Amino acid sequence: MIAHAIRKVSEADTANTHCDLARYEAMYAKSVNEPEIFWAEQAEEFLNFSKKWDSVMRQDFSRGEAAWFEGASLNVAENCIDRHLPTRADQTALIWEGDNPEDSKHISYQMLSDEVNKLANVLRHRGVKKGDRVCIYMPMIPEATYAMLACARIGAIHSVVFGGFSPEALKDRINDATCSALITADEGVRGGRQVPLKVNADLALEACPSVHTSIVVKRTGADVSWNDARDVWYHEATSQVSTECVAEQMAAEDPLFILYTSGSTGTPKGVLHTTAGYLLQAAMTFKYTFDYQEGDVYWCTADVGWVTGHSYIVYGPLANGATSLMFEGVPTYPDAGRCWDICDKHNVAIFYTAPTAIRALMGAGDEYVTRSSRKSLRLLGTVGEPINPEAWQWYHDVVGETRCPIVDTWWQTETGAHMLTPLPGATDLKPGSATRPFFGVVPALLDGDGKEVEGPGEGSLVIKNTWPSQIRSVYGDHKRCIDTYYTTYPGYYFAGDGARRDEDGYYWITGRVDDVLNVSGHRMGTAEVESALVEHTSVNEAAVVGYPHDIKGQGIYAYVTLMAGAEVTDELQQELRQICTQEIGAIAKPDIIQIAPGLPKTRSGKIMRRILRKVACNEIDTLGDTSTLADPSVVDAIIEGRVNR
Ligand code: 6R9
Repeated sequence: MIAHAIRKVSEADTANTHCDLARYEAMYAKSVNEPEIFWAEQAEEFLNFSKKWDSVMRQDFSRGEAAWFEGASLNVAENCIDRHLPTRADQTALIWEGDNPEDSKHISYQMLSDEVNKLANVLRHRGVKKGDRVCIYMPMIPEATYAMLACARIGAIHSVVFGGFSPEALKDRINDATCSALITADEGVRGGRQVPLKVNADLALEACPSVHTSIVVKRTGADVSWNDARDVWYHEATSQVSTECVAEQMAAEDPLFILYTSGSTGTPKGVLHTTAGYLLQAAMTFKYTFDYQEGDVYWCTADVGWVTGHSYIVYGPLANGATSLMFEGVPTYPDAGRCWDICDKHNVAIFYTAPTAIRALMGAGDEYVTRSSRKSLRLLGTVGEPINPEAWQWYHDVVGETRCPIVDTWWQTETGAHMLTPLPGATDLKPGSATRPFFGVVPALLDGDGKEVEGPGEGSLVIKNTWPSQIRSVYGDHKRCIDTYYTTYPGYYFAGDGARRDEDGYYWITGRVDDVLNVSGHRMGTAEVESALVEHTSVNEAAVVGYPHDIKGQGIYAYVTLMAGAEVTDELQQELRQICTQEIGAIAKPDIIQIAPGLPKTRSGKIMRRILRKVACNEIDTLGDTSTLADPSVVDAIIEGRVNR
């Protein structure tokens, strides 16, 4: 591996930044030594409350509990919109860039207010009230943001489901949360292709008895089937209601949203976030991590279906009164220069994306980058998976022309907002390291015995103290929340990641320590893909592991055993990929499927994934001990039949 140099904070970096190293260290010290005072001050600075809190924070990890600003009341939509209107009514809140490079529009804070209030009124008229769950299954269009904020305004809990998920996956999520309404579109548009959202939604809703209303945005005008009792055109309904809508005052700990994410076992979990703490940390990290300055155009390329879209397209930027760019398309359409063309077109100052996108664009060649000016760019960011130093260096040197610091932000759906991240102007950067903790975050590394590692070392990454945007529960199953995050290491929040800490106290995420895959920055449980595969009538058993993939970070390698008499054909391979797309979505399609005569199992019947992982990674010389296997000869057959890459 090439040794990559540290990028020191330069004078140019610190010219106007919110933090230099001394300020970061002073604020961090206060945040952990006097957290109640620190966070009360931050809440005063970042949020408007209609009623002040009685207590700042409370935590009991043994019960999986955290609570912030109890006794206070506020409304998230008022914080993201109304309070900016006196000074920012005409300022752009959202820039929407369509899939087609000729489509874009600017939405001012006043327009955002009008649209959100209208949709909130429509929801209320259809009987949706505080505490009800509303599913949002949308393409990347401004109405997705309106929908989230309209829910927040009336106190409904939104559950955004990524538009790439299948009808089956959508159905499960709607039913888990017993949503009463769905907001969707006729079709989405990505990379010049149509995505049949209404068709998918109709299929899902056949088995979702709780949904009484489906509000449909007309995006492409495609012919769609219609259920008069249930379906409502967005443009028709919103044209008949007022642009005024009284906001529901919510308790600080009232739920704001549910977002499903994959774990090592079982079905996806509905991660529950609440109102005040979530918004505070989303807002505060947005300002400090991205060093947001008045007038900056900021662009996060995530989809609103993931937590990054929630915190860093919608809530963080809008709580700060910023201008947030929302892109409907993909980075490679019409060609691999699209992102940089967009940066020039809209004068983007801050650009936030995933390592998988960086690697894909790096592979396309520098000329797609250098044909643009990118002079507006001041800061670059990454999220979603560890970034390999080569990709970091390319991002830094070619995209940012060495001028822009890179913030490598480690966090999770469950953490709600940034947890480990550099701050521009304060933190020297090491390519591949998410560096140091954000204010108030106290990470630790635990060894195999659950003891804290002191100084440099490696272990399981845990968090010791509550932070404002901490997961509050798994929707409908608090026990599962305790079991997943607070039981492995009692007294700590367990992230599921491994990490190393170096001599400077910098953290290096080494990847998941559980059976969770990270494919192109998308989290997926191996168990989910396995249960899709075994749906096929020819499949007896399936075991899925990850392997290193140049672009995606991890690829999906599936081992499958067949029912007696089933034939190994090309069609079968295709059908198996198809069933994953059908049950979960295209992101779950295995890259490699190996039909094996048997799976390596212990005598107690447990599949030894370690061996399957080694074979998938071409590391057959270091398989380790196979003596506990019920039938060691299975391993030879698997090695023999492995699919070379
Ligand atoms: C925000 C988001 C969370 C998992 C997390 C970790 C990986 C995220 C990372 C990173 C290394 C980073 N991850 N950011 N690994 N460096 N900067 O991605 O949420 O979809 O819940 O995924 O992603 O493994 O545990 P989510």
